[in-house]
Amino acid sequence: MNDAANEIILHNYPQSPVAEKARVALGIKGLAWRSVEIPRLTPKPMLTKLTGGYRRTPVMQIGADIYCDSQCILRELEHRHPSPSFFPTAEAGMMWWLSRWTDGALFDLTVKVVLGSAGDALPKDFAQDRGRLYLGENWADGLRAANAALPHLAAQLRAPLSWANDQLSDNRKFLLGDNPAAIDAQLYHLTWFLRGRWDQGPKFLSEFKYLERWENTVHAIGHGTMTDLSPEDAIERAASCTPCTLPATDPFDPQGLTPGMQVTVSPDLNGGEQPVEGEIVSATVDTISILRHETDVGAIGVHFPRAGYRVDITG
Ligand SMILES: N[C@@H](CCC(=O)N[C@@H](CS)C(=O)NCC(=O)O)C(=O)O
Repeated sequence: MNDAANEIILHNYPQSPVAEKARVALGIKGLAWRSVEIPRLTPKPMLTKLTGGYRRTPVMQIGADIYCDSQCILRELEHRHPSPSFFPTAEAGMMWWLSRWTDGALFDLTVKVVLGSAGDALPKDFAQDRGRLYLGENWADGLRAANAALPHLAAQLRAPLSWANDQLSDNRKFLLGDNPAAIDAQLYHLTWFLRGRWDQGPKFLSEFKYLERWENTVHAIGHGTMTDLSPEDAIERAASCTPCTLPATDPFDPQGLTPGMQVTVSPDLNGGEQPVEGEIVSATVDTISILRHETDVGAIGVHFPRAGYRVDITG
């Protein structure tokens, strides 16, 4: 494979906290990567041409392979670039479990605080898009409820942040010790979001002096070496490459997924999102890889995590 086929392309936009998680992860690994700036709101035709409909941020592309969701992105980065490891201690399993909470309940809480505190100041189209994505069909009620419950929501955030602060009080540099880990990026993107986008964020975080020091240390890691790429060039890259996943079957797969089956894959949430259709190439315990064909591009491999995603067999 030539260099271009291996180049990491991150489809993202500057304000996205989950993209910030991926950017810090790229920084931890000290990688060079290309950044395609995508719109903050749908439609995102240049992105969905590659993903087959998945619209969330970030998405990583390597050649004709598309990795959806930061969980899938971090796993693939660890696979392709194992050193330095995202798991510098012997607890990789426990760190993946913990990330299900940072990316799940803690992320939801953070989003409620940020959106709820903005109230009517949110632009209408943004409120509608993010409200539906994160708060369900009755998102307008959900936003009002979040606004009314801000002190309660802040209390829910405060306890876990105080535990992180206490853990950092022995002057360790990172959450697990001297070396940065995936969990640093997975927690940092939430404090970055709270600090930057909640008007009370800096005040709220100011009681946690060890956490603040850690935020500065994580910030100083940087994002690796980033250079811009146009969406047209990213699509052209996919067209000139071939998806790289090899067929794999897992005899213990609870859904009996095997290569060749037609499926749809979508986040296992009520976000009103479009499922992505394709043919299974590989279904393992933690990743589902499907193949799809896109007009003017050709074959594209699209990868999703199993944890947090729903796979429905369609044929
Ligand atoms: N579980 C996903 C969550 C991604 C997510 O919700 N990202 C937000 C941005 S921070 C998003 O997609 N917002 C809507 C958008 O960008 O269109 C992941 O870890 O990548």
